[in-house]
Amino acid sequence: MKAHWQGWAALALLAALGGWPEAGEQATKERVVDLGGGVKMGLVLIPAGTFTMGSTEADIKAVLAKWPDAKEEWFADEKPAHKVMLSKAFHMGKHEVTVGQFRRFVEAAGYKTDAEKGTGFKGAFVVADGKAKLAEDASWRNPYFKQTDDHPVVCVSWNDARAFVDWLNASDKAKPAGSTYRLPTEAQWEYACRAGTTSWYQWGDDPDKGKGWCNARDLTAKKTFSDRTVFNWDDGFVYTAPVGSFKANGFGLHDMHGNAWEWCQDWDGPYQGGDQTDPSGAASSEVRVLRGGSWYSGPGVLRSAIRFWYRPGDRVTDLGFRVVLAPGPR
Ligand SMILES: [Ca+2]
Ligand SMILES: [Ca+2]
Repeated sequence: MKAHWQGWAALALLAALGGWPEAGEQATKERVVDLGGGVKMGLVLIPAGTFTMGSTEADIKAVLAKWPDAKEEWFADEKPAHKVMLSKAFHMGKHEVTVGQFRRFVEAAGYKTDAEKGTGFKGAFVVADGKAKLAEDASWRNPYFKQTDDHPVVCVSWNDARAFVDWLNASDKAKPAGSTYRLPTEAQWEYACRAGTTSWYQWGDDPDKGKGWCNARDLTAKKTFSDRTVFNWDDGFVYTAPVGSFKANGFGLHDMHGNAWEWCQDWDGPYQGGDQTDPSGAASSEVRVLRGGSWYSGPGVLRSAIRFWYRPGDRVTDLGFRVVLAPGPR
């Protein structure tokens, strides 16, 4: 299973840029949202455009040649590569939602997360002493490693992420008319991650050239997770890093590769072949899509095309989210 590749076998068992905003829409390249209490959140404009989503047969062949221990089935859901048009520009969080931003929401809305309520099970999945386990006292407040307010929030479920988005919609009085905060569709996410690139990563196909681009399972992490395939460079972080510590991609987005996995809006399902406009994923499923890999992900998983999934109530120590502000209803 691909889960094994990620290192979460036990958990998964549980489980050509173009176009600019339309007339009337504010062509604000960067938006700063005031969340109150001195807390702000930055979003950048992602232009409308087309891209190739997923991986070609040749991509998958090259991945298997690079990592001979990997199994073809782990990457089967990246195919077929297909052309996607995103017909409308949208804004996307420049960073993953941070601990400080999430705390602002929790305090303003009086919200309790699934981990804290014990929805389905108590706590969250964490990594302790180099091993994955369910910890009943884990939550976004205690992911079993140290975080400051500028680290990405983790151990939040898809439901928790949606509650944050609901709160944003209700509380951002400066939001443009007709636009809505939401989680990114999987297509928006991959388009934004690639930012015009067609390679495995934003920096090309060579994992060894990724230093400075992201926080992943690197030589720093190898000291703690000695049994895993790691990137051949040091990023200085075993667990999460403050958001924006590494290079921005062509759209000005940070940490699309690594740091925390990011929940998407879509239900998970196989890709349909053929050209598509504004796809929104499977009609239904048991699991929601997450993208981008994390501090716990090695080179095969960190690629722009990788797809992963959890149930909407699951919460995991390397999984957070970012938001989009897009034209139309939620
Ligand atoms: Ca790292
Ligand atoms: Ca990320």
